[in-house]
Amino acid sequence: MSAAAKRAAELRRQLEEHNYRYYVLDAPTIPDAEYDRLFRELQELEAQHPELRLPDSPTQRVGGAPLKEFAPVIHRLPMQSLNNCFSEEELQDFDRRVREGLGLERVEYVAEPKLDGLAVSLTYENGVLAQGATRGDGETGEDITANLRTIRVVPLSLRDPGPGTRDSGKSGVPKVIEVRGEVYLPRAGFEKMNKEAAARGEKVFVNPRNAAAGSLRQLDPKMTAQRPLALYAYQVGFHQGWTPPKTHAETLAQLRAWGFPVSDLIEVVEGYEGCLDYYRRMEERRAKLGFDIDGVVYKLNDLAGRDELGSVSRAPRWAIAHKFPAEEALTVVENIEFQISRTGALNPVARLKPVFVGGANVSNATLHNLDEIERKDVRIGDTVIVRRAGDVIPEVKGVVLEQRPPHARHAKVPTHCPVCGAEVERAEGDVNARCTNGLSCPAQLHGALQHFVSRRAMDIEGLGEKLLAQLIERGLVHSPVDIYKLGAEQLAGLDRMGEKSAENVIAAIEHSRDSRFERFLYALGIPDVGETTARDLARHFGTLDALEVAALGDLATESDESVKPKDRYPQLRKVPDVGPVVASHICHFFNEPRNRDTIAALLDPRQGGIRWPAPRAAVQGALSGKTLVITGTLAGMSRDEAAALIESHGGKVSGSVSAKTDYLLAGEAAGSKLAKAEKLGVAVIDLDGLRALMKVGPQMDANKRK
Ligand code: JCF
Repeated sequence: MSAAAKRAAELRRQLEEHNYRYYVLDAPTIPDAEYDRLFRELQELEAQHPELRLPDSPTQRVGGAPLKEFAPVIHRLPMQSLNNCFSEEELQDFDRRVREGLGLERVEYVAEPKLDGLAVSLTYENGVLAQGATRGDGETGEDITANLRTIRVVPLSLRDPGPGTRDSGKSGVPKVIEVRGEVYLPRAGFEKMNKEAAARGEKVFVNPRNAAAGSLRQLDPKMTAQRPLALYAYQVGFHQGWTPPKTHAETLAQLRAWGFPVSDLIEVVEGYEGCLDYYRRMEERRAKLGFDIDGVVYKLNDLAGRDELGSVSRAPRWAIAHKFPAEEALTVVENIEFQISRTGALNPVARLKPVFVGGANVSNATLHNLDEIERKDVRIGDTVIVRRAGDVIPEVKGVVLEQRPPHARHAKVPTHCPVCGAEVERAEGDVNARCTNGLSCPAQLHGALQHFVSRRAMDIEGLGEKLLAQLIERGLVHSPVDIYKLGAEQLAGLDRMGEKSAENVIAAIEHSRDSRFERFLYALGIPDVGETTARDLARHFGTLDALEVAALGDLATESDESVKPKDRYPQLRKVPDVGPVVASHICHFFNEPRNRDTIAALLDPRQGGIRWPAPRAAVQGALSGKTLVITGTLAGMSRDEAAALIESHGGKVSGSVSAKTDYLLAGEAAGSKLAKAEKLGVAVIDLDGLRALMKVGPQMDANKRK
């Protein structure tokens, strides 16, 4: 072998190893720049010596010209589908059939999440990826080798010959091995892809499965390469020169050793009780996984037993898919109406022909805003996909265009507020049309008051939605200030209000006068100012006057052509996580005379009488000057308690991870914040780490993982 060939082989080996560590194990051991350097070296070698450019070279993941069409592939063993079951009884029936078929009392199953993606087949000849295909109809699929090569977790060659390869021809590699798995799109990748498509004005995909299917069906592999697809391997198909182990669990271990990603949620369970327990645990974890699953799969662990049971009509008798209740369903939009939010936005709501989805009957679904209606092109009469997942509000995900009837018509955006009759305006760049009547609109007033009295704002217990509606209707309350002018006898005259409950409400109103600056700020309902931003603003400015002066000062920079966009709102933007959009909302809020009058009245001792303690001097402590972000579920402590603890030691708590974050305090089931912290190299600590920090200060911290 020439020196160049040797070096190329070594580079290929190293690059595939690092690729595997990065994408499959999620644990890279070299910096990206070093990987790039090795990659370029191999590219240059192959340019000088084209004969070294082998199909399993990492430089060949994205290569080749676009195809005209996909060639058919006849599967050497049919790719079976799975029978489904939807209930405990059906699961029990399956288990009984298996046990009776094998004459056993008790059976072991391998349980795994059922990914909502596309089944594919990957054939390796002498350890090198030779062909990749779709399932197709199970007999014949399509040759999508070039597209599958672009998926970074798909091994271009098998890593390790493994122990199960004794009788193979040469060097311990199976002569032929077909590995089957599911290609899917992680949710984060799906959202990123859709965001980019929307920014280019292109159609977005309704769900990750469709997006994955569309990505695999690209004739130009360069397109597929840009999609963040992933794969889990779950089955061996045709093989030659390889002796399978005795159990499916061992097969999966072999797949892992060959370098395939195999889900670490897979477990060996016993009997149908074990299956059911697994099902329930996965159902609970479902929403927190990084990808969509539509159920779980149970497979007989004993491979000899599989042969004994065999198949019926294209599905094995030894496996079954246990499906979760569908989260998406089709139904018809009967009307599109608009509800007025507390900030005056006309929120479009689809009135639907009732449909059972996500375990409930749904007849209304949000369309979010006008931009979304336009982007999804939803019309009255359309058949749409409705989604209801977990506790979230049902939403219209997209239209089934093929089923659009000729009489389908666009929603008519009202020119006047359906509640108060005031004019509706849509500012340039605003995703919503808005009622221009402010708190004079009863709908806006109702929303604003509900927010004002809510637990994390002014916390007025007993002043619920229905009571507020009555107060507004009877003209007793026109603004938050009026709440503080109510008397017990006025309340007692209302529906379902006894004397005692009226007195309780009055006491709660009275009690709420002693508040805190950040709560009051949050209660004002400035668009996009949530609890975290309110707290950061309160801490940064200390007093309402200081905040108002900054807001009115910054407003001048908004329309000043001589100020560069990045230099606008200079004072507000010193506050963590305050960007131009939030800053603009704050400026406009304080610039509105009606809002300034309301604030003055709320603070006037003869009217609202709201007050709060003066800001304390910043606490000095072991965490002074440090910014922490909290994520996940902490053991034995709420996040609020953890934040208070951090602040009592001089630290700052921020809502999102950035380069300025010093530590991420991560509990159980931490998600995107943890990923971001790791990407930015932010130190990640747990509660013990925090306690250690508070004891000794950051200098001596041994838990820092930077
Ligand atoms: O995750 C899946 N969608 C999935 C599909 C998982 C499996 O273990 C499968 C499958 C389809 C067929 N196993 C077979 C045999």
